Amino acid sequence: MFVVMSDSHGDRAIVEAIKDKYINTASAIFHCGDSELPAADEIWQGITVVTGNCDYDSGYQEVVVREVEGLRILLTHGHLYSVNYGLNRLSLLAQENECEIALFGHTHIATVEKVANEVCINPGSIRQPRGYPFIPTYAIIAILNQELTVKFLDREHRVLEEMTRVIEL
Ligand SMILES: [Mn+2]
Repeated sequence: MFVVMSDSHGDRAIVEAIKDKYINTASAIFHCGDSELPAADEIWQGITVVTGNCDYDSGYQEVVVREVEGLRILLTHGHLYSVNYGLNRLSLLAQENECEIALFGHTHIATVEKVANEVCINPGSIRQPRGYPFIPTYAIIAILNQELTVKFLDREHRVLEEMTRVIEL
């Protein structure tokens, strides 16, 4: 199981709360950018993070590839790949990097979508939701055999059951 959050936009406390909750049990914790925190902030110890269009610290990378539980996962904010206009470029980037999963943010809309052979996942914004049901969310992703279960949770760590998605890799 691994954890994904994004677009916390200056809300350091929620990043810390999610980190503290999962740091000892998750195989990885990802932040898809727009944290608006310094890259040198100690909060990033134990979190894999990338830059967003609202991050001005040059200490962040634009794209990170990480292997978790035997899967190759690509992490990027998405603004450099036009995710507001579809996920084809993101999917292609994941494919070029031999990743099965692409994690992104930027749209602030919780999303699970398979494009070509890549599963693209946006955890939503933990601060400023833009998509239905307009609740700030993050995601936890469990892998069993070749099946991903993506659950979305609110700021109080309650699962929003109707948003759960199960998808084949
Ligand atoms: Mn944002």
